Amino acid sequence: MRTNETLITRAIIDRYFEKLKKTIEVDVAVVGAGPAGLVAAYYLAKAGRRVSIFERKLSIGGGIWGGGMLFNEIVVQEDAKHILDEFDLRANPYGEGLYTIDAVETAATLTSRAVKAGASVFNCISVEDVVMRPDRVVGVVLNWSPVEMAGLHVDPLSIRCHAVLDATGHATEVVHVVERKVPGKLMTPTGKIEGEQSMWPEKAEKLTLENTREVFPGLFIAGMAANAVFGAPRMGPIFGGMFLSGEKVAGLILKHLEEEAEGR
Ligand code: 48F
Repeated sequence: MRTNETLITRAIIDRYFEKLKKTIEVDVAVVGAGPAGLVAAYYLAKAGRRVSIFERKLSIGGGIWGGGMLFNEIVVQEDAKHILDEFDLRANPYGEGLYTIDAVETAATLTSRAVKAGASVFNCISVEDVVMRPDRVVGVVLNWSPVEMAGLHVDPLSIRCHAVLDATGHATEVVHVVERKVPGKLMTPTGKIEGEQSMWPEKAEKLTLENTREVFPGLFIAGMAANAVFGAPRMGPIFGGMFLSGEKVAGLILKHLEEEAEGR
């Protein structure tokens, strides 16, 4: 057995670049590996689509890990129970149609299942812009998060895809870029980002699902980003809406990919 340092280095570089080369052209680029992005990536990969997830942080899971205020349990309502079952997540009934789940188990399981379904995860990479041709989003522009954090003047690299999912949570970063560069053209009432409203879980959970949709040609939104774009409230550590939004957007994107392939 050879375990010398150059062999280890070669193994890591070879395997990473295999993954990276496969991501130069994919079906879907998911931006943000929170609950909505991970669930969407899982269903898309399960349906046989080439999916890459880009996550700014080193850790995958977004806002799941900390539960509510660092109490690492999350709450999910009955409507989303079928998704917990799909992921084999252990849900503890709490009454009134609510379940609690260990937040750490949730983050780890969603990540593991998305990767095993075939999604490639690129952590510590930030999406800083989109590729536009001429009036639709056809890719994303990437840079290392440490480059962004250090404020280094380093040009990014780009990849092409047939759909981009903004699952960046409250920040709704990809939609912000499009709004800035193509003002007034979002598929919202004002053509702009409507802006997130204050906490109202019952309303927010329903609206998350309604707001999950295509917001600009080739650009979809899910999770908290969907509510931020359409001016709906936040909901705190209840996650059923995030899971359902991920599931819904995967369906919308699959339809979009089929229609595009048929030239419609
Ligand atoms: O915030 P996040 O968990 O979004 P989500 O899937 O879920 C929201 C809940 O966590 C919670 C809530 C609950 O019910 O309100 O807040 O909508 O995950 C978003 C991820 O996107 C990453 C960010 O680091 C986080 O992990 N992210 C944000 N901007 C970028 C990004 C970017 N430009 N490039 C790459 N990753």
